[in-house]
Amino acid sequence: VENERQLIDKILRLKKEKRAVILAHYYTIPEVQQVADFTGDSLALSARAAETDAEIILFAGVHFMAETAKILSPDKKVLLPEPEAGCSLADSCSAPDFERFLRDYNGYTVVSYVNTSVGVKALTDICCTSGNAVQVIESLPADAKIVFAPDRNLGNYIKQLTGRQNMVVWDGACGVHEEFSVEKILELKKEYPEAKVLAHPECKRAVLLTADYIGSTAALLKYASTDSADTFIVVTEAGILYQMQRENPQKRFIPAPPVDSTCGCNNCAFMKMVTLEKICSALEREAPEVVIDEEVRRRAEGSIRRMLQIGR
Ligand code: CIZ
Ligand code: SF4
Repeated sequence: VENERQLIDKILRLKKEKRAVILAHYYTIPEVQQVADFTGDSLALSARAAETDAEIILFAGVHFMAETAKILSPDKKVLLPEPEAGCSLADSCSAPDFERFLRDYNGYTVVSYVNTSVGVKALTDICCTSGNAVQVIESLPADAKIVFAPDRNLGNYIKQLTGRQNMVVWDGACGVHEEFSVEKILELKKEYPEAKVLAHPECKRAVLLTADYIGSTAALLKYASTDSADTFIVVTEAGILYQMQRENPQKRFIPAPPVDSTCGCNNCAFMKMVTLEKICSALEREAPEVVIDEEVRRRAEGSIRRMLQIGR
């Protein structure tokens, strides 16, 4: 603990010296969220990255998130403390595969969830997150032909909500959100009959059917803080429980278990790779830095800017 205190002090000192801002995703470990200037979900973090006047952005999260910050702020140094922190969802849609796929969909508007590489964003007309996907789809003409990538669960859920017929959904998924067990959620509901079930739309349809409320990371957090229930079964990445508990110390939050309860896969292993040590070292060395080819960056930028204009 002594060491941790020293590490935190060092991070805070370096941050000030170097005019750096630390942005952390809600799925990172609590210690990391504690040293952040701003914590949020992917939508809030990308908006914040677009606005900051810091010279260095240290992004405590996974690769595509830091990349998004760099796309929006090309003149800033964007540090990614753990460059190996990827995303199973982003990896389920490579840019070359996506480009080949799109050849069959000429004239389609391409909507991509932000959980994608810069290469996929460069092929995208407009990005979305789970927090604004409905608004983004509804901003398109009613008869628009749409390709939605990469998350099949979110895509099919949004397709159903908006009633869009002409929507083709890429077959990708997140290894964390796909693993929840309907049976185990139903068991928990029996054990806690008063509890409300909160689920993220990246979960499978059968899981979503058990939910009292479905929403983005930020929407789930808000619901947990404003709803009158005092117990919640949380069906999303378990890191969010830290914020839920922090905002609602008197309420009880139960993480939904994955199918295999020994795998710990309701935690995103990539997000948990970001540690205080790595943050400190990245600030010290001003590396590893996110570097993107300027031509690809420029093509990708419009897709995020268009999303940020539509809604938060
Ligand atoms: O990476 C994810 O699964 C999510 C839901 C990120 C976010 O904050 O929207
Ligand atoms: Fe990617 Fe899933 Fe981790 Fe989110 S929780 S960063 S979608 S692997």
